[in-house]
Amino acid sequence: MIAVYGAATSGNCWKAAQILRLTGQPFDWVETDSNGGATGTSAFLALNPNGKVPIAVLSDGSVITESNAILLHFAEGTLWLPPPGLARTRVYEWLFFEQYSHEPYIAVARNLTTYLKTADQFPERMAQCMARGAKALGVMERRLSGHEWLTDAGPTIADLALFAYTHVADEGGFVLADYPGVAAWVARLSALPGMTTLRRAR
Ligand SMILES: N[C@@H](CCC(=O)N[C@@H](CS)C(=O)NCC(=O)O)C(=O)O
Repeated sequence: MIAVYGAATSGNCWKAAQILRLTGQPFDWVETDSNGGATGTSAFLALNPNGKVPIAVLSDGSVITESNAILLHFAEGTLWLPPPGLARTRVYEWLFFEQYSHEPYIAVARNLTTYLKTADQFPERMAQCMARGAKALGVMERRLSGHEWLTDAGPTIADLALFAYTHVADEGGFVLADYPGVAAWVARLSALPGMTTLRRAR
C-alpha cells in the first residue's frame, strides 16, 4: 500500500492525494502537521531530509518527495499526463511555473494569513506575495480566458498542480473574481468526476 504523509490543509499535499484518487490507486494518509513541527523530527527527516510534506512512500519503501514529482509519477500512463514530446513539455512548463512563480507567493500568503495568522508581522513579505501572486494569476488568466485547460491536451496534472492553491487563493487575500477565466476554470475542474477541494479554514 502507498502511504502519503501530508497536512490536510496543504495544497501541495492535496496534489498527492488527488492524483491517487483520480487514478484509482489506494493509499493510506499519514497526517503530518507541517506548521506544528512534525516535518522536523528525526524520524521524518530520515524519510525526507528536506523536512517537507508531501511525501509518498511506495510499497517497497521507496520515498518520493516534491509534490509535482509525485503528480508525474502517479499520472504516468494515464490521461492526466500526455506522452513524451511537446504535449508533455507544455505540462512541464506549468509545473515549473507553479513551483517558482505561483506557489511561493499564493501559498505563503494563504499560510501567513489564514493558518499561522502572522501576516501583520511580515508586511514586506506579504506585499511581495500579493504582487507576485497577482502576476501569476494574470499569467493564468491570459491562457484561461481563451482556453478550457492550461494545455491543449485536456485536463492534466498541470491543471491539478495549479488548482491546488488557486482554488483557495481567497484565503491568502486574492480575489478570483478579478480573473474570470481562472474562476471559470476552477469551477470547470471542480466539476470533474472524482475531484475534491481542500478543507477550508474556519
Ligand atoms: N516544493 C515542495 C514544497 C513543499 C512544502 O513547502 N511543504 C510545506 C507544507 S505545504 C512543508 O512541509 N513545510 C514545512 C517546512 O518547511 O518546515 C513541494 O512541492 O512538495
